[in-house]
Amino acid sequence: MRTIEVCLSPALIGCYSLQGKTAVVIDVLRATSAMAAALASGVKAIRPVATVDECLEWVAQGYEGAAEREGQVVAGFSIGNSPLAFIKAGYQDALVALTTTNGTKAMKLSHDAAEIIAGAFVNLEAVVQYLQRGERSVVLVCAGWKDNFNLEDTLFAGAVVHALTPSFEKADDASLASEALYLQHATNLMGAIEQSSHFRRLAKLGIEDDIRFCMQTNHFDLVPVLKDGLLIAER
Ligand code: 3SL
Repeated sequence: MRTIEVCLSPALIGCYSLQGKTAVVIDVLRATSAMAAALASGVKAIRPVATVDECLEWVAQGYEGAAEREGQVVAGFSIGNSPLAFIKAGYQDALVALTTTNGTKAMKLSHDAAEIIAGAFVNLEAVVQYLQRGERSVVLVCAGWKDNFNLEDTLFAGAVVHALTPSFEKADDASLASEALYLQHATNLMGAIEQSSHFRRLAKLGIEDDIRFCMQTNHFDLVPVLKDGLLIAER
């Protein structure tokens, strides 16, 4: 039977064997929500990069640049990791280079996986169906906040674990715990998120609209899949 595991923080990634598996990178607030929103809004492909300098190198080659640090758009860029901003920007057929505090870092750290996809509540069902259709075991990689555990990514991981049960074997305690946490809050996810540190951090920046958007379930019917360094939409 295929297995499912949950890596609760990028700092724990060394505890997991990713070879031959699908890694689902999760940064609900907001990188992976933004990736789904950008691809759904016409962006052709997204190149996730670790540093602002790397992002600028791609901009010099004709990419649109998107950079976020500490929840804010990096000076000199017109867009960061806001899904609503990507929808508004309408970068039709554009290539976008994206760097974020936690999400793109978690994606880089997942490089040993056979394939890497991006998941968030906005594309939950598409992710579940993609994993069900596949043949690989799965590691859900929560981006967290600066290597710390966070609530929203763990809740999403729990939602995926729950949806894939019983066809996948829960192979670690983190998959059991995240499913239990999700089931405790499934009827009021927004209520749970409002208590989280990340919500409070982002609310201070006045971006509650983004947060509410990110907590909508199944807004997009696509999965960002990393191929040759580029995230493209698979439906
Ligand atoms: O996208 C990300 O890496 C986030 O964790 C940063 S934000 O605080 O949601 O902008």
